[in-house]
Amino acid sequence: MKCWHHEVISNIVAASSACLPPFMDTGVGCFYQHTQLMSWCDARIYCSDLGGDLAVPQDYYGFEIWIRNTGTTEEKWIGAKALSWINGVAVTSDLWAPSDPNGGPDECIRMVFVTSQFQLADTGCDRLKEFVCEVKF
Ligand SMILES: [Ca+2]
Repeated sequence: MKCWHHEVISNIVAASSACLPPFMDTGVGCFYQHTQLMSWCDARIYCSDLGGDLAVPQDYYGFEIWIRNTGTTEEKWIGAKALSWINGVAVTSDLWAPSDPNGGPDECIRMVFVTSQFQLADTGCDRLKEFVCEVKF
């Protein structure tokens, strides 16, 4: 999977010292929920062009409540792949959906709405999903 050949698709660059639009200060992080459908790799590039990366929420449960309160139940890519967050920390077992992880070792990780909340599930990285970007500062 190539994530490095791309053209900058936005001139919006979030400042490193503040949570500026299109990002939102949610109280549990500076996030931007994007409804355009992209592969995991393209979504990561998109977030990078905005000065951030795919979301790696420090407080997953707080983040999940924020997402849910926006009224969405759509699947969303987040910053996790191959059983780990992109910062290298393993995804903890309490976050997985009931039948996941059940994919290949390199599969990308998305949020899926199961019954009443978003849990994590792996799937092919080329699938097109909404996604959530984050700026950390
Ligand atoms: Ca799966």
